[in-house]
Amino acid sequence: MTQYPFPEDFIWGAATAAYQIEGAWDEDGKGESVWDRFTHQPFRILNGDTGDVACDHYHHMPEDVALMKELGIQSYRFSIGWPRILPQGIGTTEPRGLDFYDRLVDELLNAGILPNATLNHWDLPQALQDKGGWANRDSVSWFTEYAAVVFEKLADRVAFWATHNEPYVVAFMGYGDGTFAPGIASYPQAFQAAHHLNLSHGKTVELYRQMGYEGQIGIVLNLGTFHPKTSSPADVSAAERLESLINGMFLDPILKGHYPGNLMHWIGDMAPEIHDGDMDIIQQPIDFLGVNYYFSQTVSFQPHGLLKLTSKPKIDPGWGMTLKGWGICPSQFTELLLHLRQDYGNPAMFITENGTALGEPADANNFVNDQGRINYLRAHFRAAHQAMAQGADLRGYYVWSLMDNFEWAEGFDLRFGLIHVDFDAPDRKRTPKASFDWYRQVIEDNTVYG
Ligand code: IFM
Repeated sequence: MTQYPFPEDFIWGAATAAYQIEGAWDEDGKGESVWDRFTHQPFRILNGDTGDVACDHYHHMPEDVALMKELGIQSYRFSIGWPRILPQGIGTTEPRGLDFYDRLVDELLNAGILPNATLNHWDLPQALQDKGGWANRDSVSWFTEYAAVVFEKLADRVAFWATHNEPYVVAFMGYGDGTFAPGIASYPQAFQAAHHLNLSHGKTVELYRQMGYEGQIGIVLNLGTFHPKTSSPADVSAAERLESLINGMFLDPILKGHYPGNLMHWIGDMAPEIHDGDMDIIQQPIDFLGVNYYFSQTVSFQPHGLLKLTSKPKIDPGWGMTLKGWGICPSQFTELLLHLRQDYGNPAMFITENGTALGEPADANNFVNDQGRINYLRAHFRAAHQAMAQGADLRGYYVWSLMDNFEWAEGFDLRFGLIHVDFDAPDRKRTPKASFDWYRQVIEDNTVYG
């Protein structure tokens, strides 16, 4: 059996997000978020599910941290619910919301787990969406006001910070095609929102440095590889457009200081309004790049739609698709990390999310023998190891997700967790899956076998 040992200081973790696990959607003074509003509308979410209760983590936090300790993770990635801290987005703060995260951070530190906090995992306060949300340039100062409040309370103890999680999804699914909250369907707004997300990221990194904390700060992007189906110029430029939209709209300004020229040219009048100095602010040095890897795509030209392309999941031989419709393709994970090494200056990286939902059933005791997830994770850990062996500066890996949770438009249908959650039981009973034990062993050995 081949052994894949990881460096001694490699950090193993697991990730979640506030709206997906916390529940308590209107408790302790919390304001409404765009996801509260969106899920409460008919036909938005499969089966009419909402995150109103979700895993009820808000009331089970110590029990959940105890499970993390049992799993042996060295770091836990979570997000902070903006409307729990500032119910109207700006102005009056809610001490009970701050207190929840204060207790979470202390509970983690007492368990020997490094906190890794994301400021924006999509739950913008609805009061700010009513003013235009991320499409409004004021969102930059709203976000830094919120960040300052959170830093003051928690940054003395939080090791890692991310400004945004997957700003691509917020901009292009929230404002572009409207399949996610806030459900706006306007590409001009989407490109403007993308720019404001980038700008607010840069301003927040600047603020964090000014406040003088010792932790690290970065951003989390969903990235993949995009290959043309044929070598025809039409397919090649279609693949470049998709790569520019998903990767380049965020990677390029943050790490290179400009937006991708091919895409800006293609979208013409829809290009965002950029003020003097914006690009310098966006290109603040970051301490790490968070990479969320789930899938890669094969792209071909087709004559309809904004980008005039269609794409198919890329699948490695012997693998298939996940329930989400994503192709399983660990080889492209290696390729992506090497592309970041080669073309983006080899930033310090964490895999901030990687995992899968395969529909493996629970038995009568809620136990899930999820060999499919184990195989998936093993292959992706090996793919990461391979990239590191070729020089990619990867420092840690967070599995998505610690526990089954609210999977956005798919509600509770798709389960990504290492821990099964019984969403029908009032106590949302937690039961570790087979992958929980397998991952615990990987962490203990700091080695992947097979
Ligand atoms: O559940 C999501 C998470 O919120 C962001 N990244 C992808 C995950 C799986 O779809």
